Amino acid sequence: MLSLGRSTVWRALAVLGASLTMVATLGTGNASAHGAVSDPPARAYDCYTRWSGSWQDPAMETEDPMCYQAWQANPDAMWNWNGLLREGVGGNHQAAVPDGTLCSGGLTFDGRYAALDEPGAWHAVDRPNSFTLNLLDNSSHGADYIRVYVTKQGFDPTTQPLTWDDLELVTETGSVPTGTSTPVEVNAPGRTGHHIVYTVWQASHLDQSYYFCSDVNFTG
Ligand SMILES: [Cu+2]
Repeated sequence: MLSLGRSTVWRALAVLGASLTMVATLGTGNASAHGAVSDPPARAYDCYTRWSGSWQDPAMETEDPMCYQAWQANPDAMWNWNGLLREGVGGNHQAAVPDGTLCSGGLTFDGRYAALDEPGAWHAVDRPNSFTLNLLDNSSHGADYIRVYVTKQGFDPTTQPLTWDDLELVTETGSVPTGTSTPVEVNAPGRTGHHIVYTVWQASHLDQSYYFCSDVNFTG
């Protein structure tokens, strides 16, 4: 009887363990919903993809100081690279996202992403002035529109906080069907060196707006 009792207990524990694993997996699934600009990579997405496997490696402090300060400031922002959004903005993006807080979505979620607003030597990818931006729409929200802005020549992302006046709207899409990846053609002539590509993604499933800063080094 005793051994039967034990095996019953073990079976119950095994079932409990499986349920906990399922809850953990579902949790991860939820966290990977939403989406982000994956190319050129948005700041949180970039820090996540390049450092999530070694986010406590002290080498990050010298190799990639801006990702380092972001991971230090709030690791949740990195794990939730896909959740940089506001709801109920009603299209008033400039009111919801004040100057100096563009990269954190107007300090959304109590400033979870505040470190992304810090000027500095963010890791930047080389791109020609005409390139294809990609939105990773993991949860197939689609878009009412996607607006892509690029900083004006002369703006210095290493020293200046980003404001709306620093930006030029270079592309606006119409509504985009759902799909895991969404390419957007961008043309931003007359620029060289480090710039910020700023994307506003207005999702279609409800009034959910996403804001992304991607760092690009224009090669001409
Ligand atoms: Cu979403």
